[in-house]
Amino acid sequence: MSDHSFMKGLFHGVIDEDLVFPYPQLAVEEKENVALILDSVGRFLEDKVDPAKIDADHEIPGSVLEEAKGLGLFGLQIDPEHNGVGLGITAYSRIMQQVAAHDASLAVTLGAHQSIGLKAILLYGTDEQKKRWLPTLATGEKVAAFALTEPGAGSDAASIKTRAELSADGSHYILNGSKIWITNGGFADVFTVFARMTEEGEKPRLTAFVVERGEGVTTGSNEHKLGICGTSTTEVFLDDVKVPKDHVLGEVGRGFKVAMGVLNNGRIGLAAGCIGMSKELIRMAIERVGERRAFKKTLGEFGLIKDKIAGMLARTYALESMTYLTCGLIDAGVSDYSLESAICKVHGSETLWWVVNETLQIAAGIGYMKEYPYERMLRDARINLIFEGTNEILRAFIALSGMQGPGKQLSDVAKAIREPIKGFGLLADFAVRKVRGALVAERFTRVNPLLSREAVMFEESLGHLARHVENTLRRHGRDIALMQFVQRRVADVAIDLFGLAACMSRATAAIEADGAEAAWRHLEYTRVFASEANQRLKDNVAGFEANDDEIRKSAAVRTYDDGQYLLDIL
Ligand code: MYA
Repeated sequence: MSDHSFMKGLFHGVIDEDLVFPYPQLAVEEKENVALILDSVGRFLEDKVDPAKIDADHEIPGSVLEEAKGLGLFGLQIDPEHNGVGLGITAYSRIMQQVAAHDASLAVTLGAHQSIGLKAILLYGTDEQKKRWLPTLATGEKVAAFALTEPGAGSDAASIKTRAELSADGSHYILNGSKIWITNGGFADVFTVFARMTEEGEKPRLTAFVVERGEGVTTGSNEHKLGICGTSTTEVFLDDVKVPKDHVLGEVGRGFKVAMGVLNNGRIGLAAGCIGMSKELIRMAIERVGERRAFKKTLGEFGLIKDKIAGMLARTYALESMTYLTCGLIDAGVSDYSLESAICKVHGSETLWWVVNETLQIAAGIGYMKEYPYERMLRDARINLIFEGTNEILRAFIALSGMQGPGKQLSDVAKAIREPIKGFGLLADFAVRKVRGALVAERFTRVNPLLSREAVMFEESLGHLARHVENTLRRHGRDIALMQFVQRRVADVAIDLFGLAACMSRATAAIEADGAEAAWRHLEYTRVFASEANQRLKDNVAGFEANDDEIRKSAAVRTYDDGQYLLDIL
């Protein structure tokens, strides 16, 4: 399996088709295993987990957590040799999807433990570290939390202030600082803590540590939140905490990479949760539009309701397709999936937010009432746009990280032109890539012909993206880092292209397996998503050349001086 990122290739105008075709499938044995787990998890959720009560009590009952531990839900991705279930990320995500469909608080508690809390041990731990911590984390005897965020470091993760100093005798580190909004904070036993080794103002050099609850570690009381009320979110204080040297995860000073690696992986679990909730909401919406009558018709007979349902189906299909495509890449060993997982997180949280809002709208009056689940699900869904990287910062990340490749290539070319002899190799390399991009891989060859219109849509927008990225980098160079309006357009094009590629791959697999007639859902959902995406792609591509960015900036900045909206009709 290639180690390249499909999305990073697109920024060069190259379609690395072999990465996304054929659509990944779990092996038969793993599928059967997951089906068995889902069966028992489904019964547990139905019988024992009462989401309304958890929301009202602001707590998941201890008995529910104990039963979840017994089912293996705390160690899904941990190897059996360390007491875990040993699933890959596809199977893990499918189970998290099921849990989130039933109760978001339980999903977030399990996710904070496994998607991020213990993930650095799993991804970066030595054999000895895995042997020491994973067995009790797998059974849930110990619970994990991920402690990165601080009062002055949310999106800007690198600017954390928590300090780690080597003790005078060099035998251990001493950690001081505080973390906020730590999920599972109230009861976690094991924290993955990120601390800086340098003075403020210097390059941060973060290091990742495993910190066990004990002397010097205290946690605040549970925060009162809008949603996911059954989760524990607290401050974590570190006061002269002695941490042995062998608790460092990864290399000393390379903790930022550890944090990013964990988050890249963790964002997939969040996207899976969004799939679960969206599918449950679609079920609720369809039930409602079949039952509720107005003007002698069911709601489902009205055009605007059909429009909403079609949008829900298409966006959720794209989300499911891109998330499990990314899972398939990870399970196959691709190591760079940072762009793909950020896209799944952004598209997932925005799809869910739109689906929950439209479902509540369809439910109308009852949607707004506490005795029905809609308002709770709306409150629960909202956090996904914020945590594990706000969608704004992730759009900047998608655009800038995507453009980094072409940017580097262009600066290498500029250098090569200045040094024509030494730079010859670079120029030749650039020319080869250009030719490769132009002649070999700007076209899909494996999309089923029934989706050829959609494939052309993709290819046209890809051409615009690659050209725009090159022009922008030539014109603005490093200043692109500050051009957020441009970044947003680039990111939105990338998100739609990944969605389209994932839908086309999955629908092609379904048509080839079952025939076009039986695969009608795949075809129709793909076509609806493609037509929605095409409209956005056209708008974004047009916006590359003509836009209202400057007037919008001016309106905002000049009003900052007013301090408020000053106009009035009086
Ligand atoms: S946990 C807290 C979440 N916090 C965040 O996500 C922080 C967001 N911030 C960032 O990601 C970074 O700070 C950004 C970069 C992206 C802004 N992969 O100069 P740089 C490399 C690999 O751009 P900065 C929570 O909420 C980069 O290439 N590498 O950095 C949990 C460069 O490398 P080099 C990356 O400007 C809640 C270097 O780093 C990545 O400082 C509980 C520096 O880059 C990357 N991604 O910032 C959740 N990014 O030096 C439970 C950067 O080699 C969930 N780099 O060129 C459970 C869900 C369950 C379902 C629920 C349903 C309801």
